[in-house]
Amino acid sequence: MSRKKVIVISGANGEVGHGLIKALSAKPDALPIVVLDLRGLDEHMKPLVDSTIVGDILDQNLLDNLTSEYEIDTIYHLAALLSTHSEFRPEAAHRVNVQGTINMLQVAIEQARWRAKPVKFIFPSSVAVYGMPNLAIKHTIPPVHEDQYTNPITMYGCNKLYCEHLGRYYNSYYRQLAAKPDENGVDFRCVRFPGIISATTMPSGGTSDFAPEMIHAAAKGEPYACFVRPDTTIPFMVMPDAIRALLELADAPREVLSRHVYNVAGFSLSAEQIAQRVMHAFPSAQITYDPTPGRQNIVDSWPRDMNDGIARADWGWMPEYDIDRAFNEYLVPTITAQYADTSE
Ligand code: AKB
Repeated sequence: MSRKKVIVISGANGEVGHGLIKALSAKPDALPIVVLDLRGLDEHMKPLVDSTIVGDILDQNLLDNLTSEYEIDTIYHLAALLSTHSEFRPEAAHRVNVQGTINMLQVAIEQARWRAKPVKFIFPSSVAVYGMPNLAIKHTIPPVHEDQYTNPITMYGCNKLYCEHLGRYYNSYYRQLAAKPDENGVDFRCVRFPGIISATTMPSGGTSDFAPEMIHAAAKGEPYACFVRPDTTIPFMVMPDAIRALLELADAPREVLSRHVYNVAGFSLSAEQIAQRVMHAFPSAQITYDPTPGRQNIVDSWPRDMNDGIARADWGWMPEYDIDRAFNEYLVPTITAQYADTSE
């Protein structure tokens, strides 16, 4: 009996999940998509997927059923608690972000054995894996490389950094002492993202959320009190570039990849520069600053910018949206149209 060959997306009902489902289902050679999410999948997304499994990646029975029912070609493992949420529930974050990732890696290993072919495992990591020692260093050093300053100060950052290592371990060293190590296993590929800004969805529970919150509030005509200082600067990327990074890394031939974890970057902006762009697009926007010390400290620990030169060299990564294009051609028109639609 042959099982249906599919792509699995965990945490699919988040904002990256929605973008990924749209992009994957539009591909001419698209495999059926099976999504897995605690909250199920929003109704309008359901026509784009083959099947929706409502449940927890910590539920071993559910994962066993997934393994027995499908032949899994690629896993996009997006399920995670973001950085602010994770600080409120660090142990729960560890369970979801780390144990959840191990569970999904094991699904991949098991599948690879059955089909005698590696299973691609695409993992989004984050700028949160970095921990800058202080603001003076943050403001003076050039964009950080993958292996510099990886001393995160958040549970989420620690979880993501450890999962990057777990992926590398499962890819190359799993059962390394077995008499006959597996020939096929996990083909682990990871993109380290900056803060992501989507014009169509709002993040929840992140610490880079001040940027999307500011833009969406202005478009809705609501006042916004920014939870970081005006000078606070981190790298960002718009959602279409983020989705493209995941797909292009997944499609890259294995031989061109010199590592498992790649930085990708879009543009770097301070909260004040974002506010200026927002004021230009929505002149009646009301933006004030009310920094919360804890969240400020977290964002201060993230670098001003990330160096994505290795991704560019290895698999041809190139962001399509610089600051001007991001605001003028994507964020402002799409957000404006979205809220105009909902107010009709
Ligand atoms: C968060 O703020 O937690 C995320 C991230 C930077 O990974 N957006």
